[in-house]
Amino acid sequence: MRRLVAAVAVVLLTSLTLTACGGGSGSSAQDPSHLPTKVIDVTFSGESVTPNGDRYDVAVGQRIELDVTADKPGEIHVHSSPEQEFEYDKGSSTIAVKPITTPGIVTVESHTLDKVLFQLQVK
Ligand SMILES: [Cu+2]
Repeated sequence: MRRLVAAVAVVLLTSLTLTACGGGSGSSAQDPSHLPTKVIDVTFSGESVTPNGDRYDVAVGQRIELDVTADKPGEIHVHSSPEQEFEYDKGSSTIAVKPITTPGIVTVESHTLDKVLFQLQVK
């Protein structure tokens, strides 16, 4: 009987700790609007592009902006769900990617060059 009481006390303590912890991180996950916009520079030059397969961390709901510099027009695909497609012109342009609402890995590609630009690790 004494052992059962001890077990209950441990469970209570654990759930209290979890509640306190969840409250802290939960508020930032539910309100991503105060997070800084994630800005990713993308530069196309001939057949090459930077970044080239890198991975970036973003939070669920965080705003994402692509600052594109290109020597010719093209198209960028964001393989989120639903998919997002953006066309850019020669020169510099800014692309606002819709915040991603599901955790996971989202691949961003140039179909013009048939290359993976980068991946977003959404968490
Ligand atoms: Cu694609």
